[in-house]
Amino acid sequence: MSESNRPQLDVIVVGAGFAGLYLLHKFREMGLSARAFEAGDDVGGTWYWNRYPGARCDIESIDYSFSFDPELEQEWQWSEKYATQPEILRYAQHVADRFDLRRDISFATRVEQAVWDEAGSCWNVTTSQGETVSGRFFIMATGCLSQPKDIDIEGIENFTGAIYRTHSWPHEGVDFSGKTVGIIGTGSSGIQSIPLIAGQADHTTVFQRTANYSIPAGNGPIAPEKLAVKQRYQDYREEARWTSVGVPGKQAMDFALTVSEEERQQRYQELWDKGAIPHLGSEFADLLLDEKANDTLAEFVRGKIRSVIEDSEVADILTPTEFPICTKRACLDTHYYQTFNKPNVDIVDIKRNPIVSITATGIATKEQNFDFDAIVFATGFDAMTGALLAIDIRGREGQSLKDKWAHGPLNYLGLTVSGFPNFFMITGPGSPSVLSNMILSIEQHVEWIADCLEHMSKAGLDVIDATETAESGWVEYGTATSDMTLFPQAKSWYMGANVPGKPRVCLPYVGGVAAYRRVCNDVAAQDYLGFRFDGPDGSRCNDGLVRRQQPDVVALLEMLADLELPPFESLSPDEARAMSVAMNAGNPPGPQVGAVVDGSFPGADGALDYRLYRPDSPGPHPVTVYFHGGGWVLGDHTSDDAFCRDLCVNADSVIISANYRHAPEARFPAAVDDGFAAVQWVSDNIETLGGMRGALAVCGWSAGGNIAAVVCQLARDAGGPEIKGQVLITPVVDAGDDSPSMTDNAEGFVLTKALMDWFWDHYADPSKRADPKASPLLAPDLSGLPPALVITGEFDPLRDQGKAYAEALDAAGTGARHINYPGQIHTSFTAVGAIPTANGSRQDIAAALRQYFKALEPV
Ligand code: NA7
Repeated sequence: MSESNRPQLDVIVVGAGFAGLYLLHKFREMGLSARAFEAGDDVGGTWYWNRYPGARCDIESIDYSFSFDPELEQEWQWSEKYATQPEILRYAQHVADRFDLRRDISFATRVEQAVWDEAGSCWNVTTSQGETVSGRFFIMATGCLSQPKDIDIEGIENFTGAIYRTHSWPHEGVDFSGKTVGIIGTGSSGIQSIPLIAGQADHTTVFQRTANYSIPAGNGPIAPEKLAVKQRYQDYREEARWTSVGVPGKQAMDFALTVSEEERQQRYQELWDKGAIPHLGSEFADLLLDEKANDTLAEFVRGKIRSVIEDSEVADILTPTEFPICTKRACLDTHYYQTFNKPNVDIVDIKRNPIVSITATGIATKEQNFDFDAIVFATGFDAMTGALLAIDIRGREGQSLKDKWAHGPLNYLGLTVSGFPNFFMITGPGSPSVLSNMILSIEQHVEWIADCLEHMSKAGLDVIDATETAESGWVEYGTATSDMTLFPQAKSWYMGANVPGKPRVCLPYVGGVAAYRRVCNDVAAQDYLGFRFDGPDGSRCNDGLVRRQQPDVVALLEMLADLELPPFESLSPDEARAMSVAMNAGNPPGPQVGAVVDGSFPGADGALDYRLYRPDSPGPHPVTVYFHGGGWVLGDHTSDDAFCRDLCVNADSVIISANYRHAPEARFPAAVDDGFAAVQWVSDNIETLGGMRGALAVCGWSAGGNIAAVVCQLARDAGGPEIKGQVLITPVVDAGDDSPSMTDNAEGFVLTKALMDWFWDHYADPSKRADPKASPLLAPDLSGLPPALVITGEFDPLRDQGKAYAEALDAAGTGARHINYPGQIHTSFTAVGAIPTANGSRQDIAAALRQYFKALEPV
């Protein structure tokens, strides 16, 4: 490239909020030329514009600040637990001054267009001042909540009084004394400003469309223990980076529905007293996954709200019921609900009595006209994508970002967009952004981009672009992550639901900052997986998906890795059993069933225990005999309790989880002989057990799947009992398996090859493993067996043998189906509550059982 063609700048930044400031600082440190364009007259971004009364951050000051410079973090003193907008703005100004950043910022300048120049490998950026500048990299630091939502209420132009919008409040402030004020909107901005405006105005009327959950901030001086954090600030920040929201705190591993009501109430009260929202949704592991669990917290908060409001009709209006708590941003307030006890404050429920239009003198609703001197709009933002799409951004071949995002913001890691080379977004859609401590997320993005630019510079690369494979993989992963949560249930700005016509996708990545940071680090460590680079020496690309398992599976694997447990196969059987029991102890409980009955039955060599699960519906029911997993060594008839409950409810079948003798104490063929004895006994006693004569199926997982498969062969050979169907979940069917799934998934997915070998060694002598009672796939004749459903997971060592068994059964004329679930592992299917992405497989299993029993249903 000749000197004259060289872009004027290395980096062009849009925005001089916290993201823009840190970018400028970072690039200057790296010796790069960078310039930021900022629409405001000064730095601060969000905190420059949102000057409405009561504007505060809802993350504590100690957390909501830069960590990149230890001197900066020590010298700055916050005055309150939650800093006000003026104080946060002063902090942004201090950062700009301290690092002399203003000289690289063009204020009062909007970027209007940015066009990628393929030949020059640079961006040409045009501003509202008519200037065009070129830069190698173009970075959007435009904030997530900076583009206001258009006012979608008719007649605003007719109003003769004053109009204020919370996001662009007059710098000189507003005096509402003696005025009659209408306020529309009860999100954070409304909830923070209403008590102060109502404290000043003669009369205030609040127009509420959807009631929100808000908790008292308990603001005041910073608590000494929180302030003490500054003595170990850098360690504290590092802790924050590996949490889910970017604020240190307890990340509960237990479930709201497993603890007592008393414990739940006590823990919710402690949360309430803390006056902080980051950990509200993570007090229990199921709060954002399970509606019933969520409702326990929602109801607690509803109770608190009702207890504050004197008028029960007003309380009804203000009590949120329309969405699960924390699926819209929860708010923090100071005397919000108490404000509605004042005689000069009214609330109008505009769901019941909708606003028809703004009139010359006020607001007309369906039932009433209101006159106001001033109307305040606190109606929110075109969040996360609005500010990005406000600029005409054109990537390769002139494609506009607007077109590319017509159906939702396609992105890779929330940082980049395929087809838009050398373009980065700070806290863009697809990253944790608004679900996290924003400053922490900003730092992570800036540092990741800086490392990437450094990598490019060292390797002599000019252009970076995400591949379409990586991009669609990340979008799918993000959607799978949000789909397993309750977030999609709310009509929130997270889901794009507040802006008419906006695509309904979950905009932030909901998996948390720690999981996300791991993803970004993994991408970089794998030679920038999913990015294509170009340079003078040609192109290079390590294409692929950074996460291939389902998001909950990834979370489980990461949690297990963090626990650093010894491998089962390094333990004695008793130690392994103890560890397995401990690992199972915290499992979610599974659904309620009609009844659970424990009993015993005659096994092949003495009495054995069973646990019976009866549906809530009127009996008699069909009966499924279930065999637990655990490699013939671990577990018992109670260890797959949640799965048995789930199966009982969904299949509407009595489930009898029958124990069997375990290895190495009782080796092959003890387990299968006991399994057969269980089925014989159940068949003989089926009516006494509440079952329907002849309506008998078997199901088993892993080694239990082996037992179920073998039992079907034994029953066929013995001439009974008749079994209507068999569901084999990741079954062991071939001891000699060396298929690709066994080698590809030999390590890393809970059931390892080494563990499978250990199980076999305890269970059966090598000389006996080819016996069909050990390896049912090797049976010479597979005809005349009950119809089968074989379930496997993509990352299960046993996947291929399960598939082979289904194929062999089918070839022998036994109706058999095989379903392989992408992104799942060996332990996914029975992990009710813990692996929600396997819920569909559990529905399929139940549907298969119902199908087997269908002909037998009473008419
Ligand atoms: P929000 O949270 O989007 O709140 C906007 C509020 O305005 C919300 O109550 C909306 O009701 C209401 N709204 C929006 N449009 C209308 C119309 N047309 N009619 C009546 N009411 C309307 O924005 P905020 O500025 O309060 O907070 C944004 C974020 O900033 C916040 O989450 C924190 O992260 C900081 P709806 O709920 O849509 O029924």
